[in-house]
This record gives sequence, C-alpha cells and structure tokens, in this order.
Amino acid sequence: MTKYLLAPPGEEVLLMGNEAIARGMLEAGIAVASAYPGTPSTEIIEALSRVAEEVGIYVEWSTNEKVAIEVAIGASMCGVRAAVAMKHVGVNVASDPLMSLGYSGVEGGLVIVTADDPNAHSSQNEQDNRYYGMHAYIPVFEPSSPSEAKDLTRDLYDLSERYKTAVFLRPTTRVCHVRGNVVLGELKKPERVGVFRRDFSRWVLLPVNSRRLHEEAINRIEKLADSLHEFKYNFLKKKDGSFGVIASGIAYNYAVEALMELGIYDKATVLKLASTYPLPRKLVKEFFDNVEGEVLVVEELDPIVEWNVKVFAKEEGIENIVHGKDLLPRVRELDTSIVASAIAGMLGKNYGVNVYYKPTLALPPRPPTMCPGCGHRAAFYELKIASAKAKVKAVYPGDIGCYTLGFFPPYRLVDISFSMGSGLGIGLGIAKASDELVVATIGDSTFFHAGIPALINAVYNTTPILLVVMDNGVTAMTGHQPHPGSGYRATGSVAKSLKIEDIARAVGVEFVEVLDPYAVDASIRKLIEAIEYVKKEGKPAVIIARRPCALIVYRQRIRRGEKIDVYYVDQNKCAKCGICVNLLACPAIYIEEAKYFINPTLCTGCGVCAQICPFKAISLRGGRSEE
Ligand SMILES: Cc1ncc(C[n+]2csc(CCOP(=O)(O)OP(=O)(O)O)c2C)c(N)n1
Repeated sequence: MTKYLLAPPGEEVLLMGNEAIARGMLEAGIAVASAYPGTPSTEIIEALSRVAEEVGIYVEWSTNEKVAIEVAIGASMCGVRAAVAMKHVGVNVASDPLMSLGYSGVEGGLVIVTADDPNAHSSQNEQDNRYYGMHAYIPVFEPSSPSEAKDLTRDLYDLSERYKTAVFLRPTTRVCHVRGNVVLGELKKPERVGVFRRDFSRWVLLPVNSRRLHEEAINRIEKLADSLHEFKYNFLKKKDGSFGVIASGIAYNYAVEALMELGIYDKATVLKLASTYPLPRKLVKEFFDNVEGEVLVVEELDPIVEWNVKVFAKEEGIENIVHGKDLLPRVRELDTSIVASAIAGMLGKNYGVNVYYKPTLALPPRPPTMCPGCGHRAAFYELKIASAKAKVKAVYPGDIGCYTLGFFPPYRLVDISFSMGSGLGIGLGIAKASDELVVATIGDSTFFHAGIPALINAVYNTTPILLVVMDNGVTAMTGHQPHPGSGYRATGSVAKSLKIEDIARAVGVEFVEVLDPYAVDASIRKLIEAIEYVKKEGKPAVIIARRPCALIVYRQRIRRGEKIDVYYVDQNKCAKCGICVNLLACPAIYIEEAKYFINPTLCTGCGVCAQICPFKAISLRGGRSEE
C-alpha cells in the first residue's frame, strides 16, 4: 500500500477512495493531519500515518473529533496546510469550533473531510453534512470517484488559501471504499514548520470581532459562488437539451449510467457538480439556458442542491420545472435503477424495469456477533449473572463500539445506544428520574472520546450509577486504531498509556476496580460488590473489564508461530444443558445432531466456556498451529 501511495508521478495505480484522498493531501503538501476514526473515513489517516515519517508530516489520532479539528485549525493558523478527517457524526462533535472556523477563516489551506454514510451502513444515522457547510459558511465539495477525489482534494488546498476559507470534502461510503484507477501527480514537499501570527481581529471571537467576521464569512462564500463556474470539477455536458439532469458526488455516476441504460444519453444536458454549496451560479444559469424541458436533480439524502437550484431559478425567472425528491427517495443510497426510474418517470415514459441494472449476487447474511475469545462477551455474561445474583433488574444504557453487540440475545444488556459517550450521560438522567438501578457500559476509546465529562458529572452530582468500561486496549470497531490508553500512536511510536482507573479515581470515583473478564467467578464477585456499593452508598462506581482485543492477541500469537490450545466438549460428560450456547453464545460452539461441539478453527483458547460449564465437560485439547 505504502508503495502505491508514494509511487512516482505519472503512474496509474489502483487506490481506494480514501487512499486517493490521502494521496491528494500529499500532493498538496499537507504538514499536519488529525482525525478520530469512524467508518467510512478511517483509511485516510491510516494511509497517511504509514507514510508520515517518510514524507515528513505529522499525523495523529486525536482523542475525539473536536480535538482533531482544533489541532488542524492550530496548524492552519501557523500557515501550514492541514487536514482533518471524520465520519459524518464526528462533525457533530467538532461542530463548536467548526462554527467559529467558519467566521475566522484560515491561513494555511484546511480541508475537513466529512465522510458521509447514506444507508447508515455503519452509523447510527444517515445525516447529510452538507447542512454543516451552509450552517458554518464553509463550502462543500463532493467527489464522484477515487480519481476525482485525489485531484479535487489537492486543488481544494489552493482554493482554501485563495479564499482564506476551510473547505469540506464530502465523500460518501461508495467513494471512500470503492477502488479505482488514479493517475498520480507530483508529491509536494510539506512546509513542516509554520509561524503563528497573532491576529486578534480574526482569532479572538469576542462579539466585537464576531459581528464583523459574520459578515466577512457571508461575503467570502458569495465571492466563491461567483467564481465556481471556473472550477474544473463543475462542468456542463451540453446535449440536445430536451431535458436536463443535475447531479453531484456518486449520484453523478448513477445518472450517467441511467441515461446510457435508457438510451437517452444524447438527449439530456447534464450539469455535474462538485461544489454543492455554494452553487456555481453562472454555470447553473448556463445549464438552464441549454435545457428546454424539465430538470431532475439527482443527489443522495436531502434535497440540498434541489432547494438551492429552485431558489436560484426563482430569482432568475427560470421557468423549467425542477424535480428532485418528488421522484427520488430522500433516504438511503441511490443506484442506477432508482435514478433510471426517476428519469423515466419525469419523461413520462415506461422504459420497463428490465432495462436497468439489477444486482444479481446476493451476499450470504452475516449476523453481527462478537468474535470468539472477545472479552466483551465474557464481561456481558458476567454482568448478566451478577445482576441475577444481586437480584437487580437494572436499566443498561450502552454505547457505540463492538460492545453494542451486547444488545443482541442472549445478553440483552444494551437498552440504549445513541451517540458516543451518551450512554453514561443518559444513564445519569435515568438514575435521577427513576428508582431504577443503572448499569452503563462504555468502550475504552469511547470513554476517552466523550465519557469522561459524564463521569465527572456523576461524581459532581452524586449519581448512583455503575459504569462498566469494556477495555480492550484499542478502538476495535473501526479497525484497531490506538487511543490515549493504548500506549502507542498513529505512526506506531510509543506513547504514555493513560489508565482509565487513574482517571476515574482522579475525578473522585471512590469505588474503582479492574477485572479480567476471562476470570469468570472473580469478575462476577466484583460486579456484585460494585452493584451493592451503588445501591448502598448512592454514589457512582466504575468497573474496568480489561482484556486486550482477542483478534489482535490471536493474530500476534499466530505471527509468532505459537500453538493455540483449543477446547473441546467431552461428549461423555456433556449433559446438554445448553448454558454454553444459550448464555455465552460463543460462535465457536455449535450444535449438531443435538450434540455440542467446539469448532477448533474458531476457538481462541480463552477458556471462558470451560469455566461456565456446570458439568466440567469442556477441556483443553492441545495445540493447533496455523501457517
Ligand atoms: C462521533 C463518532 N465518532 C466516531 C464514531 C465511530 N465509532 C463507532 S464506535 C467507535 C469506538 C469504538 O471503540 P471502543 O469504545 O474502544 O469500543 P470497541 O469497539 O473497541 O469495543 C468509533 C470510533 C462514531 N460512531 N461516532
């Protein structure tokens, strides 16, 4: 991968959209890149961190998106080029400084990648972050392919510096994760050391400055709107103009493909937009000058382009009928057949469904489950048993991460999952508003990201709540990125490892215990103790269930050539009580012809099932090695 990312100019290589964005940043000469992981954005910083040392740039995983954008803003204030990447919901976290950034503008070019996720493939919602651009007076650009993503990213740095504005690059999952041919350009040597130039009138957002900066932000975006017709990623394909299509981002590809499938590519005038906010007004005017009939705006999610086009058309006295979300869905992703149906609907013709591309390959269903050997599974099992033994029926606010899977049977220990860090905060409200015992779960990365303020709140307001931190040492769900507790950084360099128990004690929690979820009985005892403490004392307690992510440990052991001792079910002892399947539900354990077995290729040898078997029917079988 590194080889391709740093391949010489002129070469054509196959890159994932996110890698192409990273290459675009390197071709622009960025000096600083920061991010908090989140699908579908994560691979941008992963790619940059792999080459950081070689190209001489600073790359970090930040504690959360707010800090990530602040780091990038600080770098830009010093006049160097900076990048920050996050998933769409990350911008919610970063939105406070973002709003001020919209006012202050930038010094060094600053690209904010908001990787949006129509269809919520791996997100809690499918919010359309183009609103943030409009909200913060920050222009939004949408690439339609990896190749365009690379060039667009590079050129956005020039635009950012020319207009002294931060810019949003808004790829969606289909651009981030698709692979395509990309022709590489020159790598620009980064200006690594900048200078902070004091400028009270821009950087100090006191009301006296903010009022003026607000006007300046509006003027900046207006000026940009008047020049964007010259931006080469916005273009017009003039055809006979009996009707028109305006499309942006990945939807542009669907629109072109749909017109081809329908055999009417030569009939439509097409406006391809990269800048969806603000609109390139002169180009939109030219588009309407070349369309006689009706117009369809093709965009995923909300009708942002459609609304802005309609307002513009009204202002200009343009009378073409403009369609959009009256013919296209406002939720989930589009595809070629959806767009073809909408075009056919607009033209009033029945083209027949068989004309359209329909995917024929159905992927096998893969229900989400925690991995074999996952410490979270053992911790959920123990929490369930501890709650039963302590005779409590608690409310279990959960959070976002692999441990959200505690929602599924047989655990059913996630009653709420909202947004990162919210489980604990919402739990505080439930504890204050009801007589329920509240047991919240949170991951380690999520704890650092947004859990700490809620924990401080619990101490400050003396809220009876048990917080179980599911600590596997990394941000596992997004692909094992390190966090402040991991002991290493984005580039692999060694870092100070912050201990969650130290933080909990430092903020005033008086009951703090660390347990190893692989030690079942001891863990259950500690959980019961914590539950009783919360009930009796009416104060918060913290349990840290610590076990490194089983996938990482397993991978490391295999790489070291270690044998993995796996477990098996002794059929002579097994009473078929079903506890291992019905309460622990490790995917390595299965039933065949009413007998219980352990799949030796899935077993990681954690031994939790052997501890919970009341008949001692599960034992170690000796080693398995893998090439
Ligand atoms: C604001 C925000 N940023 C990023 C994400 C993506 N994301 C989902 S869970 C998660 C963290 C998971 O790590 P951790 O809390 O350690 O739990 P684990 O998956 O390791 O069990 C991240 C980064 C998100 N959903 N929301």
